Amino acid sequence: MLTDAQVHAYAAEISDNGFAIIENAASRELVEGLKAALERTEREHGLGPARTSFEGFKTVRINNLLTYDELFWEVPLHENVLPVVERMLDHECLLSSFCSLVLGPGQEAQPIHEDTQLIPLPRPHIPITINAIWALSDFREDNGATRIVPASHKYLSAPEYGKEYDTVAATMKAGSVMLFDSALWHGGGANTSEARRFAFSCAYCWGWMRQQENLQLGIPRETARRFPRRLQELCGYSVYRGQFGHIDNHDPIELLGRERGKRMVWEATDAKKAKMAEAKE
Ligand SMILES: O=C(O)CCC(=O)C(=O)O
Repeated sequence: MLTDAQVHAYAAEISDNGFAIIENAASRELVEGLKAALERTEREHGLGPARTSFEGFKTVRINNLLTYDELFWEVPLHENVLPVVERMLDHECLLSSFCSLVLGPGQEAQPIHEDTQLIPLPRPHIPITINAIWALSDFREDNGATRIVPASHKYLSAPEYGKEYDTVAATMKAGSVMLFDSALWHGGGANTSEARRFAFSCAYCWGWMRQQENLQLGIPRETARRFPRRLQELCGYSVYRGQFGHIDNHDPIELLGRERGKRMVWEATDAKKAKMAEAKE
């Protein structure tokens, strides 16, 4: 588990450089288990490569990943990653999207992009999404390690789609996780090796934003009911600042059979006032 000083240091690195690599974030057993679960999922569900050039014709991406295997539930909650995200955003952040990124041999480099460039906010802006790229294989130059442009989250514009840029490869050992401000210019590298490059992208956003994947509709309610409470909250069964996301003044977590959700801000304000009045009497 990360110390408070480590959380602070990683968050500062992300603010300064746009990214930070947490080495050995995940144990070898977890990495092996996750890889095996991915291969099993691909096999059992007959999942193949993506159908667009951006996603990669030789890349298998499994979206809505939490529905496939309970082991995947550990990823968004991981104690060596989530605290840094919560420091960059806050404790009411959401899981925005979670998918596998398995680059097959022969996969070409992905166009350099940034993940929030379709959001009409002037750049640079506060971090609105933090992405965690989990390396489940060693990330090397030759097998498609993610390419990044350090500090580009501070640039005034997003990259031009399809243009070549000077980048560096985010090489790291399997079990490491690269966290980055999604405004950082980046893209998957080319896989010129003989082996597949296994990875996850696990992205988080503010609780006041729309998530990239619609997890409340995409994950069957019976599956979400079995999640740990924190994962339910991350998937959107939560309310931001007691205001955004309520259902008729109730916290959506109650839909999953949890007894007491958060109070709405208006109710909480009255309760606070009443308490103060009581104390004065
Ligand atoms: O595969 C990678 O290393 C990065 C993928 C990526 O940035 C994306 O699909 O948005």
